[in-house]
Amino acid sequence: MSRRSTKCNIEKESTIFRKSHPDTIETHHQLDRLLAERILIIDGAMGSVLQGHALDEADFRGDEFRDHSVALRGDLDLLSITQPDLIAQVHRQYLDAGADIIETNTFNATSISQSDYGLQDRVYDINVAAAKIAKRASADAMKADPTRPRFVAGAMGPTTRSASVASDVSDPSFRSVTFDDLVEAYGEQARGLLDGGVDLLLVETQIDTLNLKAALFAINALFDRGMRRVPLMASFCIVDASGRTLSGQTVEACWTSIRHGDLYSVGINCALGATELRPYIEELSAIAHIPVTCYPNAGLPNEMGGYDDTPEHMAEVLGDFAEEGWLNMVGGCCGTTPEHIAAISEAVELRGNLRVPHPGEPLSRFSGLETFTVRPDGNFTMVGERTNVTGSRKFARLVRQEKYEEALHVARQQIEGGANIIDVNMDEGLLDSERAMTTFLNLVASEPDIAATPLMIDSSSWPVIEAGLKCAQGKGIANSISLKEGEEVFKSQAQLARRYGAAVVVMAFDEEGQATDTDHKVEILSRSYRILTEEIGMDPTDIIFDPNILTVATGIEEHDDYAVNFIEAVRRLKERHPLAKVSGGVSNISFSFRGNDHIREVMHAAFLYHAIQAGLDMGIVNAGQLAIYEDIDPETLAKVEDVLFNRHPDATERLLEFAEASKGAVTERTGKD
Ligand code: THG
Repeated sequence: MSRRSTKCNIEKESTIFRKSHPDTIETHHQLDRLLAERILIIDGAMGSVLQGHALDEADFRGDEFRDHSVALRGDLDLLSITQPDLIAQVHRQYLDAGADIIETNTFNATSISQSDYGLQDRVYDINVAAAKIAKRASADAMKADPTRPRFVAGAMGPTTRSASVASDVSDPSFRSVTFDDLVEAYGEQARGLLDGGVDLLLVETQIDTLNLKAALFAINALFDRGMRRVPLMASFCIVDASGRTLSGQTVEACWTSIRHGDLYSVGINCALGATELRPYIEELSAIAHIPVTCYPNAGLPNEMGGYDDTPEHMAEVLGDFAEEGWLNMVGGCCGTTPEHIAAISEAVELRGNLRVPHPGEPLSRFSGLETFTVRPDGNFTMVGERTNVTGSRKFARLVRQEKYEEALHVARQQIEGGANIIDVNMDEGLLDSERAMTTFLNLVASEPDIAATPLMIDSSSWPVIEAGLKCAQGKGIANSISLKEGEEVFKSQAQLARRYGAAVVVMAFDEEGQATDTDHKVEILSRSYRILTEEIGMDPTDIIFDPNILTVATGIEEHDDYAVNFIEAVRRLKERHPLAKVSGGVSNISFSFRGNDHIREVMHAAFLYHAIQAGLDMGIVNAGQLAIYEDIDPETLAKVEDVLFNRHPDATERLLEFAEASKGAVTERTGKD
């Protein structure tokens, strides 16, 4: 996105959420203006400077916590309350070294992390105190040089717990922290930081994208509710030479998972030194349409846990990145000092080239541990249907009996059969569907070969969809929402899906019920599209229309045109809304031939062949069991197409007779799940 369209986005946002604070828009514009001129400098580590002060237990406690029951040495965040002058002094050193942006001393200031010190109830105060100290330091610097704006970024670390990584080897579905816990903790921290006056929020050092998504959810919820809106920055970690986050995502998958978050910037920090980050920053810079940040450690840790990269070395490497035009903001993380920041600042000023973010292609992108992109020239996208308790007796039995190991195998089979996405459905009367969804998706997260694939979370109950979205670190799909219960419910579910970072399947239902004829399908889905794009601000590439694949050959005359109506609706929807996708549950078409898998497979292949020609982008299918159109025996094909296109009044009758006569020879797969 060009700088101009970054502004457009902000303006669009502010009309959606009218409570935006004018100062905040001003901060956006001020940053835009500065970034159009130069690379901004972020400060270095708080810890490396404090280390030199050899603080002891009494220093950490100060007066206020003299009698606290838990040892407090090491709780750096507490120093904003007990040693405010020292923290202010560190900020000053970084401002003097040339930092445009200083980070508050709040990396661990969430109730989750502070509970290690028994200070979970003091989190709000710690954040307010830290923000005020940093604001005062930046105000002093601006007083000394009024031509140079400085910004305070509220630092929000990853917490001590991980929402998508199993912490108990004996139960890989168990999580020590949930999405909801994180939303609450990050919300509390963000409130403290905003009340303390920060100019920006920086969710940083994120090693698990589900934690990061929870932070974005919490912060955007505060903004949506009218809290002072500030530019939101996100920065994640690539932990080793595999080029992945700790939770296993590639750079692109992580970016795909968080780009919904109304971010001002995205970047990579910590974990590695500048040299090791090179390929990942290059990649992120190529794909992000917003400003890119980078603040590495001073190299990899040595045997003593210290960091050895000199200011000159870091300046050299980061100067290279800047010269390549990969950076908009740069600084240092663990082991960096004011000397490092001064050297980096000098190098990028000398050698830096401006990075102008580009909008990128408007494609539908989803992610698990890896990204899956739907490309106009790409193959048809297959969504595996079998991880569905209503769509597979076998899967239903395995889930009911809690044989999750085998249930995971069903997912694996769908992927091996070519599924690009897997549809998970736990809607069964006898199941606790929210619990089954959570357990299954947490288990999926621990299987890298399955977790690579994006998830489609399928339920007729919104709370079950939400439970699923709260377990997905990737960008998934909520299947489905519709106007069935009216516009208000539709909008609130769509807004939530957007906040969870999911795309949506929109069914052709409205207040009157299910659309069966072409005009009605197109009308309902176009109305849905308008509401989603204009009132919710949803990206059109995150909208997947489902114009209802309904069963043909039922013996009821009104059903005879169902296949044709669907295909015609696909054609019109693609013409009208080219950026949205169109999908459908393909196996629905053939329910009246249950028991005759051969005929069903031919019906699926023939129906898909024509629907894809009309523009169908994706379909929920039994991956691995699709027949190839060209291989279908011509006589069977003709009979099936007569039904699909409603070419004879007695087409159904003839296909039934034909199917009955040919049954024994071709139903090898019947009976298998
Ligand atoms: N649109 C959207 N989502 C959907 C559907 C849709 N989700 C559910 C469904 N429809 C798509 N999934 C399936 C999954 C399985 C079958 C049909 C649709 C199926 N199963 C065999 C049967 O019922 O005969 C069961 C076979 C077995 O037990 O092994 O046909 O339209 N958005």
